[in-house]
Amino acid sequence: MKLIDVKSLCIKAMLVALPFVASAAEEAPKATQPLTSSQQAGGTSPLADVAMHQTINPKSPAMPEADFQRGTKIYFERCAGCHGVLRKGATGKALTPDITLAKGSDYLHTFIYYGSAQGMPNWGTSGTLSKEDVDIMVKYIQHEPPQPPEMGLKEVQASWKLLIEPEKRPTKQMNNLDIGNLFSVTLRDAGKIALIDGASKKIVQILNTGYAVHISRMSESGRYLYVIGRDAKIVLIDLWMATPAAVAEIKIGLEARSVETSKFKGYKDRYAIAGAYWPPQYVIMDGDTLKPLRVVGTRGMTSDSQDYHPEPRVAAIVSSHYRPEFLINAKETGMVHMVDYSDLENLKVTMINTPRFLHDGGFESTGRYFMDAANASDKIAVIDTKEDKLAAVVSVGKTPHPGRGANFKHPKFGPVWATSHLGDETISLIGTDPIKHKEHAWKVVQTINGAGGGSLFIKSHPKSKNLWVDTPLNPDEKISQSIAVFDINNFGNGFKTLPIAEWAGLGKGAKRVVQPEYNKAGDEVWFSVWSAANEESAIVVVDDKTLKLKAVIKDKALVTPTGKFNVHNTQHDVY
Ligand code: DHE
Repeated sequence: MKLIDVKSLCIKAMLVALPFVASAAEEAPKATQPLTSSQQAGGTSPLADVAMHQTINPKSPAMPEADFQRGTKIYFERCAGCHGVLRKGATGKALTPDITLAKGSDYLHTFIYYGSAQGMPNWGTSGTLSKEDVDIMVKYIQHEPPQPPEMGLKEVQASWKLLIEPEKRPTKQMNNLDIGNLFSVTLRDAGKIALIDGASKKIVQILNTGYAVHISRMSESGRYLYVIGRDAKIVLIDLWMATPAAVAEIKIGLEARSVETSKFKGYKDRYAIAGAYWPPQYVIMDGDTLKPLRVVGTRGMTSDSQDYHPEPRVAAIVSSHYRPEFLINAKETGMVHMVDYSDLENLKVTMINTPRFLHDGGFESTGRYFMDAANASDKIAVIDTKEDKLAAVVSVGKTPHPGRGANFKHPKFGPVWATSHLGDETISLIGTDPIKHKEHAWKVVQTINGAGGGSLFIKSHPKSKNLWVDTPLNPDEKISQSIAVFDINNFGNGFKTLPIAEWAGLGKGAKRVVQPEYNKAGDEVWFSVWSAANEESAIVVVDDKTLKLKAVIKDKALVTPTGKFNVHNTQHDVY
């Protein structure tokens, strides 16, 4: 098994991924550079431009205010994703002054300039940071970390805009769209989403959302679409209107990645929830207005050593089908907060200890067990949402990154859930049926080899016999620009490679093939061919049966398409 040095990949990727981040475009290296890996440990944080509180440490080296401001900007654009906002360490080491002052300027300079085998990028020798900037960073990290402001209910509420009150909205669908087969497509660097009709492949509408848009999720009824950007802005879109439009918006923090809605019987469209990276908190809102109701912090003790962590960022959130609960991943503490939303005044939260650095995950095919990736621990935690208990912890490959994962019936082992990995080429298949296939439940029943490491998303569909695995962060262009597809009844035959980027027929420039997503019928798969913001991108649609090209969607408006969320599949957790 070939291991990829994930940290180094992550960080190298940050150097090259910046062409994909709008705000950093002016400083970005050329988009034609090979795209090695990811923003996975940290892309540009919107905190770079936020005013912060600063404590002065007299032992720290003197630096002019302008240099300190420059250091703050560089830190949040390049370093915070790995080292944390408060520099307490996440996938990167802790960089608080008690540590950095003891190391001294010469040591820090060598580290920042030349990088390390453990994954610190060579910011200086790669030319990403100038000599002056490296000098600034050497001093900067010997100062107390400036702290971005907190946001309580008052501040969150102040950002809330109810654009169209529920009473003024339609009482039935006012358009002829096949809503279930619409795709909400993230146009990452444009700060927009595109609604694309699944049958005609036509763009129905482009809507403004937030900075570096991240994901879309659906309400239980399939009427409301929630889009969140990295700036923690949520836009609520009503798909019933004659022309789908934003009906509310809010900022639940300063930086965020996840949003979800209440899905338990009796709570259809009642609540929305979003989790923030900063401040580390989640906010429960009215589902149809986004009015903020409860803000809850995630700061607390880590699951293993029970040390205090000041910055447990909220990663994936899923909505239980068995109880009125949200499952919230607190990344740095390794805690899943199971929040009972049946009584927001007397909020009950069940805290599940799992391995640390929780990131993404999804349900297995029955919707009872949450398969939750603790990516830096190389583990999948299995949480039983009926019993509210940790059911198992499964060791998988290096740095699992399933997205929501893929469910299918294995010819030998019964129902399985699969994850691919950022750090190696393996795909782990985990048995998920504790009743009829008890001996295989919560075990890796098979490990198959894909095209390479650098995988972000994997997908199948109950009606399909295929398993699709992307590798957008693989350093080899041939691999990052194609997709591997397995026949789930014949894993022994290996995989077929489909040259998706080539099929898109785009010009020169780096492009990554990312995130397979099925249509409602489960007979076609959509892929984003993600180019830099100033280059042409496309969406490529493949026939799931024949594995032949079905359509290429191109449009000037399709700027940096990444995630695609089919309404029906997102609404019903089909993956
Ligand atoms: Fe994502 C999901 C965090 C970079 C595309 N991403 C998620 C989730 C989290 C997360 C916590 C799960 C949300 C949920 O289910 O509630 N992503 C992060 C990061 O912290 C990270 C690593 C770095 C960053 O600075 O943001 C990051 N993500 C990216 C990208 O660079 C991607 C590839 C392109 C983009 O659009 O920014 C990207 N992330 C996605 C997508 C999903 C996602 C498409 C949803 C997958 C799904 O099928 O549900």
